[in-house]
Amino acid sequence: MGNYNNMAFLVLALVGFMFLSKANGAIHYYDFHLQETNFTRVCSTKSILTVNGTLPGPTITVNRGDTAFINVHNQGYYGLTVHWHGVKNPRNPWSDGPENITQCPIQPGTNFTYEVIFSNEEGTLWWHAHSDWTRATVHGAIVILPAAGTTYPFATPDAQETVILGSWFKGDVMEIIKEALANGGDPNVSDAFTINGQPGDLYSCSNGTAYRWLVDYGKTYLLRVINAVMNEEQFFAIANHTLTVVAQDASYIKPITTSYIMITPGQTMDILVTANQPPSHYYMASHSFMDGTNVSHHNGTTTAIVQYNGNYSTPSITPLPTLPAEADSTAADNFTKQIRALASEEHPIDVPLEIHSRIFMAVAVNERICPNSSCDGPDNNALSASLNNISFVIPSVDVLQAYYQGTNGVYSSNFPDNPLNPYNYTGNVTSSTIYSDFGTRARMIGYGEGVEIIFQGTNIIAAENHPMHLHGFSFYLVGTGYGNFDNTTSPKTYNLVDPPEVNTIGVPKNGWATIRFKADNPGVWFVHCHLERHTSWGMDTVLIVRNGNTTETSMLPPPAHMPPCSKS
Ligand SMILES: *[C@@H]1O[C@H](CO)[C@@H](O)[C@H](O)[C@H]1NC(C)=O
Ligand SMILES: *[C@@H]1O[C@H](CO)[C@@H](O)[C@H](O)[C@H]1NC(C)=O
Ligand SMILES: *[C@@H]1O[C@H](CO)[C@@H](O)[C@H](O)[C@H]1NC(C)=O
Ligand SMILES: *[C@@H]1O[C@H](CO)[C@@H](O)[C@H](O)[C@H]1NC(C)=O
Ligand SMILES: *[C@@H]1O[C@H](CO)[C@@H](O)[C@H](O)[C@H]1NC(C)=O
Ligand SMILES: *[C@@H]1O[C@H](CO)[C@@H](O)[C@H](O)[C@H]1NC(C)=O
Ligand SMILES: *[C@@H]1O[C@H](CO)[C@@H](O)[C@H](O)[C@H]1NC(C)=O
Ligand SMILES: *[C@@H]1O[C@H](CO)[C@@H](O)[C@H](O)[C@H]1NC(C)=O
Ligand SMILES: *[C@@H]1O[C@H](CO)[C@@H](O)[C@H](O)[C@H]1NC(C)=O
Ligand SMILES: *[C@@H]1O[C@H](CO)[C@@H](O)[C@H](O)[C@H]1NC(C)=O
Ligand SMILES: *[C@@H]1O[C@H](CO)[C@@H](O)[C@H](O)[C@H]1NC(C)=O
Ligand SMILES: *[C@@H]1O[C@H](CO)[C@@H](O)[C@H](O)[C@H]1NC(C)=O
Ligand SMILES: [Cu+2]
Repeated sequence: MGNYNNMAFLVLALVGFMFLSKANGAIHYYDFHLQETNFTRVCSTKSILTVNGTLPGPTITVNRGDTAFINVHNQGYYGLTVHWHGVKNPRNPWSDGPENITQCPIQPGTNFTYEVIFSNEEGTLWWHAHSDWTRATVHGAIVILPAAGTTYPFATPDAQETVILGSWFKGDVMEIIKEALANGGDPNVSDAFTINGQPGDLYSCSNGTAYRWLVDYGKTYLLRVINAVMNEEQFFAIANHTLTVVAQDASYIKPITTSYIMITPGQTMDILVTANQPPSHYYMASHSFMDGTNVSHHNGTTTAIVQYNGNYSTPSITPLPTLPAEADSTAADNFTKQIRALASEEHPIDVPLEIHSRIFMAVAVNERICPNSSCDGPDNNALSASLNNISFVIPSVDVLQAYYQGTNGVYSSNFPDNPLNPYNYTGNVTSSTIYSDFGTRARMIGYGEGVEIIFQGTNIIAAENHPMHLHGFSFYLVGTGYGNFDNTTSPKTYNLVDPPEVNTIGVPKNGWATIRFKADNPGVWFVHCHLERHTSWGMDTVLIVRNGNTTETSMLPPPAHMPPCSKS
């Protein structure tokens, strides 16, 4: 009888929970302990900042539509913030994370609880520190499973695996960027690429420590690949295995069968891999895609081992996959051009057709007049970067707080819709376009507007692919092309039927990329290149989406304990 009652209660509770979870999603709690931990890689040991002592840090696993409360306890030596890359966090910019854009740093000895609200994301995203170069070691995966009672738009995989591509520096990353900004030159390139924290067998002192992924013959796996590399796009492949890419940036796409992928920093790709080869050891490998000329970058190859379970004699040779050559932009384009939204009944798309705000953004690497006698950049100047000729200056009070409280003097709301001095962006660049202005300028956008941004790559200093990332939204990549964007001919090439819905796009070298989204998320949202040195040089800006006219279309109030900004 007692058991019966308990069971009845359980069933009722379960029904209640399912009802709740349908309405609000489930709630998850995580504690992140930011701490210094010693790691040995490529022949040297150093102390790095980690979450809970692991590299990569802990995985956050939720179902679509859930909410995660993540309390970040800073037990390190300097203040920092954490960003939930690709999570829209509707109405809640307070938990987005970029330093001094939506919050001031969490100081050592203090904690801050992020409320990360998932909405229509489904697939793979990631979290990372968003303060200077701390994201090099402070990052991890976010796995978003289909909502309870729903399934993948493909046969349910037998198992899942996550692979995070990263950068390893022998030096202290905080010192590397500080020094580079002080002397004006290029920051040191990394000393290795890594797969799940390990450089793999092709790097010195790394033999035998490569990450191993154990697979069973005949099974199909959902492999979640995240590019957390600091400064380089990547080609990635698995020897002798075909990749079927089914999602990008937590949005489903029409399946692409390929032998390799090109993935930019910030992007994620979900890939079906069937272990259908003779049981053996196979390498997965990743190296740079670098289409810029004379752009300093790391040129090594990281590997991990796909190891079949079972009894077979250990192979004498583990085959390496064939990766496209570093500069092979045709291979990059061949892959990227195939990506199209799934656009099914269950996973529909909603591309804005009416545009209220059209912003043309020239994306440039620049020179800054050397403040000392001689800097390490070109022409003895310092390196800099800009959007529409404005190099973004990070304030010392966060833009969100200043906007919310109406504080003057932190930012201005006059980011221009076109470069102030237009030029032939992809042509021969003259000295007048080499320098940029400086400022903390935001672009105001009305709630619900259809927004179009045309990112225009430029030929100043060093043309290369720029992975542009927008916080608070996913957007549709409706078109790309080489050369200067043309007002008449370029829009005729737009794909408004099944463009991919993503949060980071590679703007082609000396080319353009057009994105569209509906401004239905009020708040303060950072826009920046995800090559970390470009972010540091000022290739950033801020979009401020105003509140709508109802509570449901307005920002949530700030949480009780935002980290305070310090007087500097
Ligand atoms: C991190 O470590 C703390 C302290 O040991 C622990 O309470 C917490 O659950 C850990 N978090 C994760 C995500 O593993
Ligand atoms: C980390 O390494 C440094 C230098 O190699 C050493 O001084 C320190 O004691 C180590 N810390 C821990 C916790 O092992
Ligand atoms: C976390 O921070 C809050 C204030 O923001 C404080 O009240 C609380 O004691 C802190 N908890 C820990 C474990 O440090
Ligand atoms: C790595 O170690 C294996 C055996 O553990 C050996 O066969 C192989 O030659 C080594 N490779 C390199 C590059 O040292
Ligand atoms: C992997 O493919 C290569 C050629 O593409 C082939 O030579 C090799 O035998 C294959 N390895 C195995 C274990 O099947
Ligand atoms: C790769 O980079 C290293 C270090 O910068 C350099 O010494 C080497 O020549 C480069 N190799 C190639 C093939 O470019
Ligand atoms: C790119 O695709 C075209 C057409 O499918 C093909 O002919 C060419 O070989 C591919 N090039 C590379 C580098 O993959
Ligand atoms: C953010 O603002 C704080 C002061 O509140 C300042 O100490 C810090 O250097 C600023 N961060 C950046 C990246 O400018
Ligand atoms: C821009 O520069 C390119 C490359 O030098 C040139 O082909 C093109 O004619 C120029 N366009 C204009 C409008 O001057
Ligand atoms: C670019 O300028 C260089 C000289 O600075 C000239 O030799 C070259 O022909 C120009 N290219 C184009 C496409 O105008
Ligand atoms: C393109 O169109 C925009 C507005 O639609 C205008 O501001 C800009 O000047 C035009 N650019 C050119 C090169 O015609
Ligand atoms: C609120 O805004 C929507 C469109 O943004 C408009 O249709 C509606 O009339 C507005 N309501 C009020 C009360 O102003
Ligand atoms: Cu860039």
